[in-house]
Formats: sequence, C-alpha cells, structure tokens
Amino acid sequence: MESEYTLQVIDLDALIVGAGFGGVYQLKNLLDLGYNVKLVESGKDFGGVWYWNRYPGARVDIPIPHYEFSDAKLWKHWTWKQRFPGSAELRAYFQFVADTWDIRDHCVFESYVNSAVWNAETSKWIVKIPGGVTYRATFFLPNTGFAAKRYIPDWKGIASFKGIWIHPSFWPAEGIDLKDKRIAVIGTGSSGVQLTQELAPLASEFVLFQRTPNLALPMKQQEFDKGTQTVPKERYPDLFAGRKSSFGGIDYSFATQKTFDHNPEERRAVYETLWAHGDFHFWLAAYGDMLFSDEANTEAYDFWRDKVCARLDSPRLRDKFAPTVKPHAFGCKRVSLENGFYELFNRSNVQLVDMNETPVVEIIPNGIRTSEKEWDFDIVVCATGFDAVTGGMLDMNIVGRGGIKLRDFWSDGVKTNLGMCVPQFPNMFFTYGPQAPTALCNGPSCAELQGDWIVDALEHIRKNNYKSIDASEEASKAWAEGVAAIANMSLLPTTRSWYMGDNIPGKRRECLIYLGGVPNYYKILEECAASNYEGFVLA
Ligand code: N01
Repeated sequence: MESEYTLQVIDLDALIVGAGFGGVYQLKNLLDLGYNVKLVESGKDFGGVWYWNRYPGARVDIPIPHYEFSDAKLWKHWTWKQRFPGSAELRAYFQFVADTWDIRDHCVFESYVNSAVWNAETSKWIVKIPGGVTYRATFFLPNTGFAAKRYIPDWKGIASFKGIWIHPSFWPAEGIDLKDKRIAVIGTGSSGVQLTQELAPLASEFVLFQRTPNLALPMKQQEFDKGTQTVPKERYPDLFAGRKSSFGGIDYSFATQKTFDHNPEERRAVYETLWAHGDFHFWLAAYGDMLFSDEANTEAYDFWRDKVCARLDSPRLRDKFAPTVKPHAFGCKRVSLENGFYELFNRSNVQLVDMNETPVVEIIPNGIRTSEKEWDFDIVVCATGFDAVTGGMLDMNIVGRGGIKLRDFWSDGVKTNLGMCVPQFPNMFFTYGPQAPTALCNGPSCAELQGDWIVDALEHIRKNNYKSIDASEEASKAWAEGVAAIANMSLLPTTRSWYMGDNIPGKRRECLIYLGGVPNYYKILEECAASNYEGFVLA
C-alpha cells in the first residue's frame, strides 16, 4: 500500500533496497566513495534470503570459499564450520561483514519500499517507505534478489486449517516443535528437499507432496576442522579472481568435450568422476552439450537414474522419483543438492504423494483432501517457491518516465539492458534480477561482478556531471532478443520451471535468466563500460 502522507523528506545520492549480498556490497562500496546512501530492508537484520529462510535444513548449495565476499579484510578473519554453511552460520557471517565494513548505521530495517517514482524535472527517484518517510535519491538500486516474493497456491480452505500452515521462508526464529508431529511438505524444490531431510526423521508421520520429481545431486557436505578450510587461504585470491572465468561464477565450467565424443566406457568414467566429486559437478562441469542436445541429456539422466534407483527400495518409489522416461531435461529445472534425501522414503513413517495422480482438492481443518483421501496433519509446510526473479521488483510499485509502471512496461515481456537497467527507468540499477546470470551464478560472485559495474557507472555519471543514465530502447530490445536466442538454443524452454516463469499462474512464459555464462557476461559488461556506456543514453 502506498503511503499517503509525508512527514520527512531525506535527500540521498543513492537508495539501496535489500540487505543480502548484492545490497550490502553496493552499500560498502558507495560509502567508501563518499556517497550519501541508505539501505532499506524488510527483515530485522542483514542476510537477505538467509535472514528469512530459517527453516530446518536451510543451507547454501555453493561451497566455501566461493560463497563469501572476496575482500581480504573478511576472509582472512572468518572461519566456516561447514563446506555448505547453514542459514544460521550465514546470518552470523553477515553480522561479521556488517561489523567489519561498519555499515549498520546506514540501514533502515523492518521497512520496505511502497513506491518509487522517477521525477524527470529533478532527475530524482521519489521513494516512499511506511511511516511517512520519503527519500529523494539520485540513484535507485533494488537488490531484492530472485526469491523475495513467496508463492502459495490458491487452494481452497487454507484459512480453515487448524494446525500450523507455513511457507518455509517465514519460519519463526524461535522454531516450531516438530517432534512426533504429523507433517506434510508440499513441493520438491530445494526447500522441499532440505525440509524433508530434517523433518522426516522427527515426525511421527511425514508426507511429501510431489508434482515434479527433483533430479537432485549428492551434496557431499563436509565438516571443517577447527580453523581448517578445505582450500588453503593463500589460494583464495586466485580462486576469487577465477570466478569471472567460470560459467557459474565458481571454479569450474562445462567440459569442452561433447557427450558422444567418448565411448560408453569413457563416458561412464567421466560421469563417475563427476558424481564422486559431489555438488553441482555432475551438472555444471559435465559435457558441454548436456543442456543443448536431448540425446546427450538423456545419457546423463539415465546415469543419474541408476544411481538414485539403487537407493530406493520399492518399484513405486523408483517410478515416482526416477521414472524410466525422464520427466524433464536434466539440469533445466534448478538442480538441488541432497544429503540422504531418497533413502528417507524407505522408512515406514515417510510417504510420497504424487500430486499428478491425486491432486490437492482443498485444505480442510485437519489437513489436506486430495482426490483420493483425507490426510490429517499437525503441520503443513507449503514449500511452493517464489514468484522468482521478477516478483520482488514488481512489488515495489516502480514508476518510470511519463508515469509508466514497471509492471505494465514488462507486461509483454521483460525488457532490460544487460539485466541491470530498464529503458524509461533512468538511474535505476538492479542485481540478481531478470536477463542476467542470476540464479545460474554464485550469489556473491554476481553481487561483486554486477555491483562493481554499477558503482563504476555511478562514478562515471558523477565525475562527468551527468544527471541521468537511461538504457536505450534499441540496446534493451537487442539484449532481450539475445537472452531469448541463447535460451532457445538450449533445452531450457522444453521444461516447465521458474527460470521460464512457469511456476506462477498467469505469468508470461519467457526465459528470465541470461544463459551465456559469467565469462561472456563479464566481457560484455567490460566492453560496455570501456565504450563510455554504449547502449545507454547519458544526459
Ligand atoms: O521453490 P521451487 P524452492 N501444486 O520453485 C511445487 C533457491 N533455493 O523454494 O516443480 C503443486 O524450486 C513445485 O512443483 P513443480 C533455489 O535456487 C536454494 O524450493 O513446479 N505443487 C516445486 O516442486 C531454488 O530453485 C536453496 O511441478 C506446486 C515446489 O513447489 C529456489 O530457491 C534452498 C504448486 C517449488 O519449488 C526456489 O526453491 C532453497 C502447485 N500449485 C531454495 N506450485 C539452497 O541453497 C508449486 N509447486 C540449497
């Protein structure tokens, strides 16, 4: 809801939204350059998705040392406990970052943007937050990430449920008593997988409601000995520098060989090596054609299927989790990492409901009615995801030149230049949003890559006394076409996923992610800056 009144107007050089990796990085860098800047965040503290996602088992799927900032003032003095840190450890890291960078006083927590309107006469963004405060800012910098807006399907009867009904990203800080409860988790994305792993062993009865099987990969979690990380810290600078040359902003990329360059024995050996490594290697270090050729993709799926089937006791479970015919192109829905997920379903208190066979009809006071029967639950966790990539931005009522609303401007397709700016919305830069590497790139890598480019662009404008920078319509049209063209070469559009906007009823179907990989993206950004921002109008 928009504030109707103004008690206080505060002038700023820049207003940042979001205290996750993207927002915090820009805050620190702009403060260092002497900008008058504030950060507005809806949570009570730092962390972004890690502030909100406190559900049992919530943890990152990018290994340390990649999932952290590259500033030596931080990594030299911070020691992680696990290779894939959990949400609490990540929140502690954010506290350490905030203290080290001394950014706390520049943040307004428990607040949010009601509206952000470009004023062409003054070349300022007029940004309203609740409580009558209006910011008048030269730059508006949304860093809301790709998972800021929860999605819960519109099932009849949700309000009638007498137990606990919860979306995982609203998990209370004080926790929920789960012991010996009858628990349902709906949804088999990364949240659903992680929740299952923690909740199924505690519950008296546990039921996972699945619409699409998650083709998950073994995480291979590792506990770090006190003070010992797997990678010696002397290597960190090289590793961080190397992020820009890896497809996903980590330290590996797709292999140059194609699947059928190898004979079956050689191929199996490659798959086994990737599998033994764990994490995303079987996906993002695999044969380069896996995401482009259906035949190549099926080879990878069949290997994955054999591995998973060997862990499941019953033919029904094998058919539901790992059907003979692949349910979708492997790797074209966001791959999740698991730790003992599949074996849990061999237990007698753990069941799987196939929502395609027996859909949810309604939520009833005692639980869930499917087309087959009534299920009684004490707790239902609705792990049904997010209005991903665009949802958080569109919730802020952003209005550009001539009163055009971002929601309307994107109604016939997302238009951005370089996945960071929108024509008609001058002096607005965002990170980890549509038409950028975003969810296919490690979060901190993307925060730094895009954040550095944005801060440099702001400096260019300031030093040259421009008032505004506007993405050109032509460049944005070409960028959108390029994003779509790369997607159309891949198998991604063959699969229903949030990458394509499919998970939200009525959302336009289009590829929301730039699939060209970080090295290409970085090169394009560098070339743009070197050309004095070709593709932008500076005034
Ligand atoms: O959400 P999701 P998430 N009826 O959208 C199902 C990141 N993340 O919160 O696949 C029935 O992936 C939906 O079914 P289907 C990560 O990038 C990372 O789990 O659409 N089912 C799906 O199974 C991830 O990709 C971490 O058929 C419905 C599930 O709900 C992203 O966040 C941890 C339905 C939603 O899965 C989102 O993950 C957590 C309906 N009407 C999240 N609507 C890590 O770092 C939706 N579903 C490890």
